[in-house]
Amino acid sequence: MTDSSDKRTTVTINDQTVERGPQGATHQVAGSDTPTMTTQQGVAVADDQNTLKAGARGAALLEDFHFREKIFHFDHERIPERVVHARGYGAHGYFELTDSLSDYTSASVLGKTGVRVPAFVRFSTVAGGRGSFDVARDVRGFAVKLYTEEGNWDLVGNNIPVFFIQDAIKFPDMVHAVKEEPDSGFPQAQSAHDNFWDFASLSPETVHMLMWIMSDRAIPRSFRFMEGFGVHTFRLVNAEGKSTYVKFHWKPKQGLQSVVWNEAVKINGADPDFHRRDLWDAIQSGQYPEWELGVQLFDDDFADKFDFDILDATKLIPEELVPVRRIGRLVLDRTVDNFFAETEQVAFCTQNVVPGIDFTNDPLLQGRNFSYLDTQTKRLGGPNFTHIPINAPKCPFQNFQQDGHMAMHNPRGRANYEPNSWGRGPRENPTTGYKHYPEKLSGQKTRERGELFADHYSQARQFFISQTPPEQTHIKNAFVFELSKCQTPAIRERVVAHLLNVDEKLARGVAKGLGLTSLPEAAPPAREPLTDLPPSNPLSILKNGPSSFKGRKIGVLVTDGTDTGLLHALKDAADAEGTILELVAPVVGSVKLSDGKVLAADQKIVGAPSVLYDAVVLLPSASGAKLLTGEATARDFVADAFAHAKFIGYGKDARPLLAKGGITPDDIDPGILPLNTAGDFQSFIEACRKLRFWDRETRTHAV
Ligand code: HDE
Repeated sequence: MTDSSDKRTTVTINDQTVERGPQGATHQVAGSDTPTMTTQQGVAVADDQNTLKAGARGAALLEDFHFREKIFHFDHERIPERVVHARGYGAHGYFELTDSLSDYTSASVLGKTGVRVPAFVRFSTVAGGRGSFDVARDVRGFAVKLYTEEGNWDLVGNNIPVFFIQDAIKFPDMVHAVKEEPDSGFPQAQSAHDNFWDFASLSPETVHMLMWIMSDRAIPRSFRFMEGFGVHTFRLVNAEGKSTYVKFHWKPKQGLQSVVWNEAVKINGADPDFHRRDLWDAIQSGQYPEWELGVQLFDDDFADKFDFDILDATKLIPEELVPVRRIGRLVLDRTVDNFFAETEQVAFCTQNVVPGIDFTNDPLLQGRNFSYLDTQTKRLGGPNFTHIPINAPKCPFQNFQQDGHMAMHNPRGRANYEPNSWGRGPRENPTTGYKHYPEKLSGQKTRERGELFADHYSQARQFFISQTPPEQTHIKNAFVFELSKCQTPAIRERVVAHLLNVDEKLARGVAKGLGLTSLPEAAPPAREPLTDLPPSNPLSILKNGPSSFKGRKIGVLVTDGTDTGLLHALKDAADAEGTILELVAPVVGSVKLSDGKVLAADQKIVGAPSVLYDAVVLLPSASGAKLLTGEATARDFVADAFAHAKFIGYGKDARPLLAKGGITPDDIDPGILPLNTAGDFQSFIEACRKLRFWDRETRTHAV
């Protein structure tokens, strides 16, 4: 802040008065509290404001090692972004086992209950670049690194339990198709373009995943409110060498929640960092997000009888067939100290497993085991990325790997090989060492897939019929939106031809939305689909919502003259529920309430559209409401909350604002609640537990 009493020579930074230089730059010199700046070589810096020159106006001198080092380092700050999952956000925490699986696995992390194992989790979108927006329609990465006492275990999962493709060899094609088109370099972070839908419609194995990414799963409200899945079938191996198949799940304690598409579009403009800010704020405020680790365990008998191949990552195992056993909890309780050092440099590798956890022959998983090590070497510049603190194990580790770029842990002494005669250095340990499950393998070399991989429609249909009516509408609308962005009519028709094998009503709805004059022929299935898979409740988001409004955020529109009593009543009700309030006002600095007290608002109305909130409350004074009826962003605040089926609470003076937001007395529905007494606030928060008043949606979307 500038010290206005002495504009000439001083300025205040962090409560310290520092000098201004002749050109106005500040010179904060080292003192008892401020360390002396040095070069990378440790040499103290005398002047960090001016390059070394021949005279005040003279040419810069090459011998200015401080300047050259500073600029050189800056020039090298960027590393290649991840080829997929470039935009991500991480946090630290711990995993604690609550139910031992020691009968199934020798892994201590799944055997010893009550031990807190350090964890780092990185959430991400897939298609967008590092600087893209958070609420893209996309799969979310859910990558977990557990620093166990037996080595690092990386469970590199997604928030959707199935994948686009069945064989790793198709991954580059799939990723090329979804990312920006190579000639134009756009669109950014969207699947709504011809290349993606061309590839998808020519690859029927994508159809099950298409249903998921067109559902609200692809536009989560927060990382905190989504599930995670290991996707592949893995193997657990116990101390006797017995193997059991396993699928991993992360179930959020906060319940599931997503946003609606029109809201996502607007959030991305209003706050491109919506998801990362939410995670940061939640952890910083002590509302630590938590997930339960669930496992589906099954044996060869089940695998042989199951309708699908357990090695096919485009299929899931319904929870009704193999229930999810909840065995532990993952808590994120610490934000990163430095985004680059931790979130950017963290290197997940699917091949990082510990004794007792093993792979299956899922061809996608097998391919990933090559890809991740390779990509990290490129991205982080060499084989020693494991030496970076975020990647290094927290248990003792030693071997004879040495040298290479940036080596931090070279072996000490003479011995750098084994066996050696010097009696020094580590040796293998047949008792505790990792043993691969001795699965018998035989077969001719061939480029084929298992027979059951070919049913691409049955589970897609099961997913669709498991959704509630609003969710089904969202899926249909998403297909229509995305395909409307495709310029090639044949691609649109090809997608509808697949949807005819999923659900006829869905296919007809999409065809109508696209203005197709006639329905195409259904795509010929590669294998006759099973038609009778029953609905499965865990597949729906709305059937798995929260039981409270805890951790959700209400935007409260206030103005000068807002009733203090009502605001306190709202705060009491929100605090009791664990709901966060954010005050949105015409001016951010100060709002004078009805009792004359002055409050600082959290947001100015132009910077805080209602899409940033889970519900809204309108508490302007009569004069404040009058002011806001002339403000377009205040009218949008109301109109959007209404269109997005949000719960809206309003004080008695807010009626003119409701009217300006397009809400007539006839539009008042049970999701729009008057707030006049303390009891009203309690009922309002209880109503909000349902998250949205979905019945309204059918009245607000005519097209
Ligand atoms: Fe990845 N994937 N993937 N993937 N993936 C990467 O590794 C790859 C797949 C997933 O936050 C890359 O470090 C192949 C499935 C996550 O740092 C790369 C195949 C699932 C992350 C790579 C798949 C995932 C990645 C790019 C098909 C869910 C982000 C940068 C065989 C189970 C991790 C990197 C983080 C990242 C390859 C398919 C999840 C290139 C070849 C299926 C969460 O190695």
